[in-house]
Amino acid sequence: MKRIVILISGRGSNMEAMLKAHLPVEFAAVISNEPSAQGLATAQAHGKGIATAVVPHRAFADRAAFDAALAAEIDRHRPDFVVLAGFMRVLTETFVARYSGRMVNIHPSLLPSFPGLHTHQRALEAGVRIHGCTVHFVTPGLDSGPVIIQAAVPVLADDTEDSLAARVLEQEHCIYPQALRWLCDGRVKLGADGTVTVVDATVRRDALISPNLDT
Ligand code: NHR
Ligand code: GAR
Repeated sequence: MKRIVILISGRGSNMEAMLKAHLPVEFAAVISNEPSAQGLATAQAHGKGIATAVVPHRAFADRAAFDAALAAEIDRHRPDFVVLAGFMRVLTETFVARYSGRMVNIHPSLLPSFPGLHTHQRALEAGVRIHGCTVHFVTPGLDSGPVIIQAAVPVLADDTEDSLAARVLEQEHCIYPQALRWLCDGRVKLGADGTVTVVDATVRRDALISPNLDT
């Protein structure tokens, strides 16, 4: 079974969705840069011997030192894949290169729109009618790696940042376990052109339209 290390910084609901998805994988460890991350307790409560660890970024002089310590902790668990699930520290090129093709992230926007932080607020300000989330391979460029799967949701007239975030999060919990399953099954192929193919994935050819057409 493929070994997975999950990196978190906070709540850990995406982590929890993966732990509960009955995937044929071994969750070797959950590692947080924040000592107070709620997700650490959730992982411990899940049982199944998942190790938890904290690598507190504030204890390190710079990003390179933090990333070296983080890599050392990750490597103790010998993962096949490293999964960022609400992980909030930008990672150095050296760190990313170490896990090239083996590290994925979920980002709360339809990339390449709204990379970086505060995506829901920025989507509301931009007035987009469709928003969503993206699972992608992690590359040195922030939120710009090859896309594996996306889900779209409508932006509603009375949305707040919180209501929109909640609608997107529900989709995150669907697509991230699916992406991890495909990865571990070897069905995610990264082409020379930098785009991803999912072998034997079904596709919907109908559109998601928001606001809807008049009927
Ligand atoms: N690192 C690299 N090199 N490439 C990516 O694609 C990465 C990454 C690290 C994290 C997740 C990402 C997201 O999905 C991610 C993708 C943190 C920040 C950020 O600015 C931006 C994007 C993401 C994660 N972090 C601040 C920093 O100084 C700290 C912000 C905070 O603590 O609240 O590192 O959105
Ligand atoms: C999720 O919406 C995730 O996409 C986002 O933070 C939330 C974490 O929730 N990630 C980022 O913004 C990364 N910068 P969770 O801890 O409950 O999974």
